[in-house]
Amino acid sequence: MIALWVVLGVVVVLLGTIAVTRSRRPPRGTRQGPPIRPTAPPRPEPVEVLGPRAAPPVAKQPVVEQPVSEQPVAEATLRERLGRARNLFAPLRALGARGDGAAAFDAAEEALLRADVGVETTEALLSAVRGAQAQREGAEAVREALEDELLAVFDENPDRTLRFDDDAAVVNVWLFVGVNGVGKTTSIGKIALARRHDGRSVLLAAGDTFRAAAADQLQVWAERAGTEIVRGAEGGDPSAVVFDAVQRAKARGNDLVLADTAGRLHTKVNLVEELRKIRRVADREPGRVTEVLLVLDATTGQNALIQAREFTEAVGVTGVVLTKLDSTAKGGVVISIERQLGLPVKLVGVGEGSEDMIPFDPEAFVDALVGE
Ligand SMILES: Nc1nc2c(ncn2[C@@H]2O[C@H](COP(=O)(O)OP(=O)(O)OP(=O)(O)O)[C@@H](O)[C@H]2O)c(=O)[nH]1
Ligand SMILES: [Mg+2]
Repeated sequence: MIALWVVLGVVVVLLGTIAVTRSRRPPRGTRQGPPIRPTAPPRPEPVEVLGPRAAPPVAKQPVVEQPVSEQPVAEATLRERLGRARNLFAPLRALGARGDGAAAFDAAEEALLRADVGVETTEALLSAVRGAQAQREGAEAVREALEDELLAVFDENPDRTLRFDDDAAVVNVWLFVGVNGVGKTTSIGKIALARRHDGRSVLLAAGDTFRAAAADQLQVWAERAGTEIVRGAEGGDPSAVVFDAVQRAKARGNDLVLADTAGRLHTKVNLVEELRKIRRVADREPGRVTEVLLVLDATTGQNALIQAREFTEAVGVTGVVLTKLDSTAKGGVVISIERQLGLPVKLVGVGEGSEDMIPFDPEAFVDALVGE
């Protein structure tokens, strides 16, 4: 009997100990976790920093089922896409209707220079604004006069249409030239999609034989756009690829060949000679080069102007495709390209999506940049 009581007592003591130990344990889930550090509040993005940075979040556009020419990015969206450059003009806008004219000139000058419009074009623009004596009427008048002067620059190159020969016997060739990494291949892909939506029958020519990956990249776009592609061997003659592409286009009834080219060669002389040869060969019947589109990367700012000069001298450029306007505050370079080189910017890239290539609309651009 005594032994039974002893056993019962031991059991009761054991159960009690277990209950106490359990109650002292921290709640599940926090026992072995790392110490919790206070999270820092999110810092607001600085908006006026120049130089290459990650792209700002942009509202995703719905997939375009219409020709690009009929579906321009809405004005509000263009303002978003050009947000970095637009922010540079915020101090000018902030001066408002009652702002001081002289302060507006300073704000305009700083914004234009930081947008990489370039010293020469900035001075010319501001002296034209001064000529209108807008500063006497205050900051708002300066901003409006600047808008007018910017539009006047773009009015000098009124023809921004992409040239196309409708003669059924002709295979149109659009050559894409530019230094490496500016966005040639991506632009061809976007344009192929848009032209297909436009009802054109497109064929892609992988004229960048400098590296195999270039043709692979174009092939992905060809599949996306549902177009044929002609490619050659790595290191092969790019003009032979373009020649074959024109022949194939003729045989298949395609009316437009979009030809990619290499952005880099061992020497600049080689590159220039190669481009000239491609152009000559592409122009042989039934081919006809109706556009030589120079692709420029807006993030390079004034360097784009130097490239434009060199390519224009080398191969003759009929228009500019300015890419990556969404990724930079330096989009102002478009103004000096137009003013100093007289080259029309025909298309602009405002994102990496297949629909993010739009016709350049000066009014929408100036409004997105400087508009109230
Ligand atoms: N944000 C942004 N990125 C772009 C735009 N256009 C092109 N890119 C990106 O720029 C990079 C280079 O584009 P590519 O088309 O490969 O350039 P490329 O001129 O063909 O380059 P190479 O073949 O090396 O000479 C890619 O990551 C593209 O996605 C644009 O309008 N906006
Ligand atoms: Mg490429």
